[in-house]
Amino acid sequence: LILGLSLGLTVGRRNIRSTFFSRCEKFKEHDCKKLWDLFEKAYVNKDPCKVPVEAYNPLIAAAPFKPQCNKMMFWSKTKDVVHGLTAKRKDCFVTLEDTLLGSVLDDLTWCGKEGSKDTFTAGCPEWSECVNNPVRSFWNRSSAAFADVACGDVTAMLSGSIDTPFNSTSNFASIEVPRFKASRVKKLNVVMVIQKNAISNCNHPSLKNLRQSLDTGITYSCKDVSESRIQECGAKPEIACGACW
Ligand code: ZNA
Repeated sequence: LILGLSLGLTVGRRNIRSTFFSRCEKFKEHDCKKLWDLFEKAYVNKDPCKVPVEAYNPLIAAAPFKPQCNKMMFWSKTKDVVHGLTAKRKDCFVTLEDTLLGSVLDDLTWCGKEGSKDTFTAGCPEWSECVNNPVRSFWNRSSAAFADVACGDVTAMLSGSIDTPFNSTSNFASIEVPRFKASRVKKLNVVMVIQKNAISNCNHPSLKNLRQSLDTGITYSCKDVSESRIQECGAKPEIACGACW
């Protein structure tokens, strides 16, 4: 029992450095030691509520997001469905969490402390406790950089299971959509994920705000797609990307 408990702990939040390296090494083209050093510099020895988005500029500059036209996938409140799909259909879609930095840091918590050289994974600020916390600033900075390189037809999976599928306070609305530029992005295809007991769909009034926030020249479309259809696309590699829904 004790072994099981300590193993659970070790796997769950085993020092973040080893998780960082083992995830990073799956991407061959990068110097993981250099990336770890730049990552640490962003928050180590700082008050964990005083890490601005800019702190991650050097890290992102060292592992820039590359444009993957017609495959880039954004999401809000649909994380599990989206990653269930992209894990199996990398030929069709790429999310931020499928990129080097996004995959290395997904689902991790980290922070530093003033006067310490260490990285902590417990006792860090909650997401909303302070805006400039190390985790939130990383995701804000990296989602901005990922959206900056969006091109061609872009897909966004929004949830039909919540009151307001396009919420102005989400990262998708506040950080990503404003960075889609008509010079690069041709079209935004919204996929409304319809689960059983869905309460909204493509007719939801909040989607009018989405249309209105798009840069002039970007075409908008929205399609209601059942969760099972999305899973089917993941399960059947023979389905062409364009025929998933
Ligand atoms: N992989 C991530 O943890 C992550 C990714 C975190 C934040 C943003 N992103 C980008 S932005 C992602 O690639 C999507 O394209 C965009 C989604 O951001 P969103 O529109 O704000 O969607 P969401 O479902 O509300 O939040 C996304 C993730 O952010 C969640 O799964 C959480 O990991 C985290 N998060 C957001 N709000 C909170 C939160 N965690 C704790 N408390 C919160 N209030």
